[in-house]
Amino acid sequence: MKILQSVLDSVMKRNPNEPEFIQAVTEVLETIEPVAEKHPEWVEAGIFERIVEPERQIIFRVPWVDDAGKVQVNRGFRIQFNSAIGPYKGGIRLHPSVYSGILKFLGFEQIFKNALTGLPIGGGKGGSDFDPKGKSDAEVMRFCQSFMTELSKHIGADTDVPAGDIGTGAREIGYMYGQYKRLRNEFTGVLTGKGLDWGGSLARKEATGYGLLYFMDAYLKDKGMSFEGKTVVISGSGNVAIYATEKAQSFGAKVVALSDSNGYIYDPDGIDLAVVKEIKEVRRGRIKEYCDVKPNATYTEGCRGIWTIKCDVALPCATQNEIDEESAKILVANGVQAVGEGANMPSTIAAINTFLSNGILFGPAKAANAGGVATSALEMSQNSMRYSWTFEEVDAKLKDIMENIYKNACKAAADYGMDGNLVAGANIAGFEKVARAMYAQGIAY
Ligand code: NDP
Ligand code: 2IT
Repeated sequence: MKILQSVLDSVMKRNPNEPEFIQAVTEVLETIEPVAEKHPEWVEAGIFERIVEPERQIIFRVPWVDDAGKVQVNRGFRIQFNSAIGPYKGGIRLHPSVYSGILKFLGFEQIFKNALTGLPIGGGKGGSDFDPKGKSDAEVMRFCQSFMTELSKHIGADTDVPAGDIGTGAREIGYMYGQYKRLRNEFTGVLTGKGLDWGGSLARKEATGYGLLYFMDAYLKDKGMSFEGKTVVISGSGNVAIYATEKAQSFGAKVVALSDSNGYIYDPDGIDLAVVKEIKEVRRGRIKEYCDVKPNATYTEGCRGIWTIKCDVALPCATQNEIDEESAKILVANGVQAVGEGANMPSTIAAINTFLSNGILFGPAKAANAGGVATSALEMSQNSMRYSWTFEEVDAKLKDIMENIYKNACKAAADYGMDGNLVAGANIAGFEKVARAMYAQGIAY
């Protein structure tokens, strides 16, 4: 990097204890250097320096009372990263590992992902180091209400629209929405992923997983291949993993493995998704319980081992940096043909380079998992219209959006002489749209 090295240096200096954020920025800057060469006016206007600094970061105390009557204190965050093309949009992560570095990496990625959807949404992310695991519904409710009591001062249907992410599903969105409504006395589309009876969109629950499969299917078909008869390994067993499995199976693939943060299951007969849904969606149980019902399946402690299972397609759908260089090399040695990122930044930079240098079809997160937020934007449209589309209508729009993202990422890569590199293509296509908007809107002195 020549032009953008100084931007990266200052990000490293300013955010020294945030390795995930530095990783996400490094990956983007490395691929958009040719854009800086082509657009000196963007360099001149400081677009690159500005885009790596969040517009606003809100950090707040979240006190709540547990079932034993003891006061607990968590830390809440909202990173309002970029509003050049629309209101801040992005999920809320509830996980003990959450700190500003994780939410800044996620908020930064969200800027480009949201631009790729073609819909008018800016980039943001929020969350807390609260751990919903093992908490009662009442504890989760009290936490969500306290979290929203502060967050409500900073969000709004035309300002910032949060949604789900790790640890935040329909239950948490419900408690948060109820509290927002109580505080503000307004029924608006301030959150997405809402329940279907109160403003939610059909197909939002399925959208990230389905979208990942629509994206990878378009990619495979473009290369003369398909999911039919392929062996697929999917990590995680949450929202994204479950609906990625459902769509992969409907495309004729055999999904043989799923995981959670404790370990992974391998079912040579193919995953029985009804069993997984019952364990994860109904009982909030652990993935190892699958083997109690399915005697042919095996459970192995530790989640990284999942990448040693031989497969044609790998779909990481759990969390960041779950595939390191070593796992990537094992996947390649075992003959993997395609990797599609359902999670955000699941592959380290060294793992991505391993896939690209071995000619693996690689669908990067910003492009491949954009179906969730795209459908969130469709939920916002429906809320604004006070109307709802059918499942088929939303699903058809989602498929169309994912196919367009694939085409646009391919085109941007080709335009800059990096044919077939969708990491570069997605970063460039997303960046250019936001850069044009920031340039047009001038600098606030
Ligand atoms: P869920 O909370 O529904 O599921 C997360 C899954 O990943 C669980 O199986 C969880 O296991 C596992 N997991 C979480 N953290 C870790 C960890 N540190 N190590 C190993 N496994 C882990 O979240 P989602 O399915 O919604 O999110 C999964 C990924 O997809 C995330 O990267 C998220 O940012 C991304 N994403 C989500 C979208 C959405 O619409 N929900 C949209 C786009 C991307 P356990 O139960 O043991 O914690
Ligand atoms: O990472 C993501 O894109 C999400 N968690 C979904 C965000 C959203 O606003 O639907």
